[in-house]
This record gives sequence, C-alpha cells and structure tokens, in this order.
Amino acid sequence: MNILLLSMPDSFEHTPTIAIRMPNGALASLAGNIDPHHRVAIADLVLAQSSVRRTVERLMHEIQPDLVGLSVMTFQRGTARRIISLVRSLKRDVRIVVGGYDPSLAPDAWTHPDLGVDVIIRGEGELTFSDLLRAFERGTPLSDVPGLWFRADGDVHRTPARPITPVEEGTIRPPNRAARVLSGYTMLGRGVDVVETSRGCTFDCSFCSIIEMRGRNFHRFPLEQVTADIADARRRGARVIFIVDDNITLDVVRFTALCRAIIDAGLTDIDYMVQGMTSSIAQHGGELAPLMRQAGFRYVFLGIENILDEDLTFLKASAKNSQRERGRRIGNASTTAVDILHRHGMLVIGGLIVGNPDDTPDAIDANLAFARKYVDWPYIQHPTPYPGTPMTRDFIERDLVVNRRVEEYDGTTAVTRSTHLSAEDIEFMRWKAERWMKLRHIPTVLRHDPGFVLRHGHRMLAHTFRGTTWRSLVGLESARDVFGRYRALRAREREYVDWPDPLRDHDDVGPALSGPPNDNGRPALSHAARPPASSLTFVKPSR
Ligand code: B12
Ligand code: SF4
Repeated sequence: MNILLLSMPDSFEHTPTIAIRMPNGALASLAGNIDPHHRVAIADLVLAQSSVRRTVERLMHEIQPDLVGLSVMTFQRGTARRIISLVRSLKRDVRIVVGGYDPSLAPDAWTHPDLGVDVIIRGEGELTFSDLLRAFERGTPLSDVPGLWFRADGDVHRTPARPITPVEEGTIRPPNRAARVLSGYTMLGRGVDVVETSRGCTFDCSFCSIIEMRGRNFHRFPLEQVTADIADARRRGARVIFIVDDNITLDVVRFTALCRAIIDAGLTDIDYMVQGMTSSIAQHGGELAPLMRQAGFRYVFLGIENILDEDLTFLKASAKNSQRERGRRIGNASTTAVDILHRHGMLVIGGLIVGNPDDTPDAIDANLAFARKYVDWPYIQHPTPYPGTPMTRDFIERDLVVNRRVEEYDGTTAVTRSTHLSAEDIEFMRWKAERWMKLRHIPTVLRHDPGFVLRHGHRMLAHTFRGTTWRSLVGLESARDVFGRYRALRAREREYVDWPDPLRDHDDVGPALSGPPNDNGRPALSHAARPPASSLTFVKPSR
C-alpha cells in the first residue's frame, strides 16, 4: 500500500518554528513497524507551516496514497479536520486513519460522518497500525484488530483495548527515519531529532494525559537498541537529540546506564535534551548529573509544575517534586535540582503551571519570581483541560473552564479562570513576565550558536516581543495594548490551512462532556461534534 503519514503544522508559543522544528517521533516509529513491502512517506507539516495546502496537494499527487494517517494533539484538532477534508477532495476513496493523544482520549470528537475519518487508533500505535494494514490488505474484519474505533455500515464500532507493549522484548522495531520526505528539522540552527528510550510513567499528575493514555506502567527499550537509534539519528544529521520519554527519571539506575552507554558508544558530540522529575534529580543528581554532562546532556526540562504546596497538591504533583531525607518529605525539590544541574554545567528549562483554581495574583507572582531567579528558559503554562485528565474534571466541576475552543488549548492560552482571577489576567501576568526571562537567555544561546543568533536573533526577538511597537516602547501604549495585539496575532497564526473546516456549519459542534467512555471506563471530555451515542457499538473480535 502507499501510505502518507502527516503530523500537524500547529506550533505553540514556546516552540516557534524559527528556533525549533522537531520531527514527530510517533510517525517514524509507525513507519518502522509496518510490513516492509508498504511504501510509506512521512511529512511533518511543521516544516511547511506557511505552505500547508500546497505541500499536502503536492504529496497527494506524488505519493498517490491509499491511506493517509494523521497524528493529532488536542489543540491541532481544527487543523486536522481541514487537512482531512482537503485530502478527501483530492482523492475520494483514500482511507483516513487518525491517532495520537487527541483521537485516543477524545475519540468521539472524530466520529462525525461529515469529517470522513475511517479509523481511529487508540493508544500505542505500532502494532495496531501494522495489524490494521494487514486487515485492509487481506480483507479480514477490522473487528479482529484490538485498539480501534472504525466506521462500517454507517456506524462506528469499537474493538477491545490493546494491552501495552512490553518494549523490552524487542516487539517494537526502531523508527524508520528514511521515510521522511520533508527536510529542515532544526533546533537553533542545528539538526535535531527525537529518540525514545522508555515509555510510560507510574505517577498520576492530574494534568497529564499519560495515565489516561496508557495506564500507570513503565517500559524500557533495550539499551543497545537506543544507542543504535541515536547513531542512526546522528548519521542523518542530528546534532541535537530530544529524548521524548514520558519520565526517564523513574529509573535512575537505568538512566545512569544509558549515560554510560552513550559515552561508551562515542555519541557525546550531540546536545541532548531530556525531561525529568525534580525529586529524582535532587536525590540522585550527585551521581547522575556528572554522567549526564559527560554524555552530552545540555538542557533538562524540569517538571517543577508549581512551587506552592497547595498547588502541587491540586496538580497531584507533590510526590514527584518532594525532597526527602530518610524517606520523609522535607520540602520542594526544585531549587536543589536546579542547583545540581547548574553546578554540572547543564541548563534548566523550567516547566511551571500557573492559574490553578485557587491561585491569587500573589501565588502566580511567587512562581514567576521563582522562574526569574532559577530557570534558564521558562516553559510556563496554564492548566489546560485536555480530554480525560482528572484535572479537566476538577475544572469542570468547579465551573472554571471559560473557553471551549480546543484550538486554543495550546498551554499558553489561559482557557480556565481561578476563583480570584480571570483567564485573561492569568495569561497576561505570565506573558508579561516570561518575555523578559526569555530575553535573558539570548547570550547563552549566542555563545553556543553564534552564527544562528547573528542571522536569526532579530526574528527570535520579534517573535518573543510580538505586539510591541515604538509607541509601546516609549510608554505611549500600555502593556495591555501590546498583549491585545499579541493575542490577535496569535489568533491569526492558528489559521494554518487555506481550506474550510468540514464541520463549521454543524450546530452539534459544541461541548460534549459525557461522550462514550474511554478504554478505562471514564467519560471522555471532547469539545467537538460527535454522532449520537446510539450509533456507537462495541464489537467483540470474531476469533
Ligand atoms: C515529546 C513531547 C513533546 C515535544 C515534541 C517533540 C516532537 N516533535 O515529537 C515538545 C516538548 C516540543 C512538546 C511540545 C508540546 N506538547 Co508535548 N509531549 C511530548 C511527550 C512527552 C512525548 C510524546 C512522544 O513523542 N512520545 C513518543 C511517541 C512514540 O509516542 P506518541 O506520541 O504517544 O505516539 C504513539 C501513539 O500516540 C500513537 N500515535 C500517535 N500518532 C499517531 C498517528 C497515527 C496515524 C497512528 C495510527 C497512531 C499514532 O502511536 C504512537 C506510537 O505508539 C508527551 C507525553 C507526556 N508524557 O507528556 C507530551 C504531550 C504529547 N504534549 C502535549 C502538549 C499539549 C504539547 C504542547 C501543546 C505544550 C503543552 N501544553 O504541553 C506543545 C505543542 C508542540 C507543538 N507542536 O508546538 C500533550 C498532548 C495532550 C493532548 N491531549 O493533546 C502531552 C500528552 C503532554 C500532556 N500535557 O499531557 N511535546
Ligand atoms: S511525572 Fe510526568 S509523565 Fe508522570 S504523570 Fe506526572 S507529568 Fe505525567
């Protein structure tokens, strides 16, 4: 079969395409795990952000796909709908398959007949996608493939969930990067790629989608497979690698072994980026951090989440941010973790969440002050009610969700209010403070990538300070005026595809809280069109 796999062009405030254009790791992994006779092409549309329609039209013409697969996050839902409609207009009989976080956690947002999706793949995709292609080729019933919702005979059918894959057994083959047909993956001008070394997490932070997506579990890829994968990315030009594991710091012994394996394999000329828990770094950093640095780790994204205990309790993120002595919690681990990483020459991307239900201006200010003082690059977000997370239910129950347009659920648009502050005020506070924190990081980037900063520094600054004018610089306009302009620009940026949304005229497009349950039995929260529940049937495999 001819297969075209697409990731969406939508990016968000903290990953502007001028500085960061990373490949979607899921698509290469899917491509590496289908039968070898298929002809597969991967197009990360973030590489063609200003020419999405033209690029899709060209690829459809060149590849003549029998099947198009799309990987979609919740804030990319609207773009995905337009792309599906465009693809269908170019080839009526093409099969459309969607997967990733949004289709998995809000499948009911993907079943409207006018949308044209044939199959929704839920959760881990490799084995399900491979089985699906076999079923299409052999003409066997899709009801035999676990992990699907599919359309047949005018109805949407759901098959049983597929169990999580034990990746340590070599069941998942390495990604197929050769299938990528667009080029230009860069991070501050250097070639960038993504690598997975483990999957899953055993924590249950209330804002995170991972638990709803795959339950609480942790699986490790064999280290030889990981170093071979890094070497493959390197051979193809990557000089920066983002390790996309959900929580690599769950198993510090194995993380240490990974650093040693990278060093032994001579793969230390790469800048690695990774996300980690403050508690693990604070507790084990003494041994881990020097090895990380030796292996080439440069940026560590720390999930600090919040520095106030009440907020951490709400986010259910206290345990992963606790500093302990003899098993007893003695405080927040953030400053210790930051300090250890800094002492070993690494830079901290500070992940914080402000605008929680009971946040006051002082609570937000305390977090912003912390970020100003301790982190090198702020990655501050607002609590966002993604489908299926426990936090989403909390916000709804307290009637704090003020914006149901999921296209704006990008993490830096405040879509919920607190009991003390409006969503707009929360976003304004973050936006105003964060721009200056980002500016402060430029000299560090200049030292590491002088050519890039000299060529593109002005565009990075223009992006960070968009909305600013000479009038605002000399004080003739207020920060609120600039913020208003920034928000208008941001709204325009969300129009990535010059093609109508096939569901724009449907009056049943709206909040749908009580959609059909997810695989784990909880209701999905999706803010989009869905068919009447009566048209959904649960099928048992014929075997
Ligand atoms: C790495 C990562 C990033 C990287 C992206 C690197 C890249 N280009 O891939 C960075 C840091 C840049 C990033 C940014 C953002 N991210 Co992010 N990110 C992740 C993370 C940690 C891992 C994703 C990953 O690569 N996993 C490995 C791959 C192999 O697995 P996978 O993506 O799940 O794909 C599997 C299945 O989903 C499925 N599948 C996926 N696509 C498809 C497509 C088809 C056709 C099929 C059949 C199957 C299929 O099969 C795959 C293989 O098993 C997740 C999860 C987490 N724990 O936090 C969040 C996560 C995906 N991000 C999320 C979000 C929201 C964002 C941001 C908007 C910022 C934010 N608010 O958090 C931005 C937006 C990025 C942008 N486009 O501008 C959310 C998505 C929630 C949702 N419901 O949409 C997650 C789940 C985190 C969370 N908040 O809970 N992210
Ligand atoms: S520790 Fe990280 S990956 Fe695990 S549930 Fe919390 S936010 Fe998600």
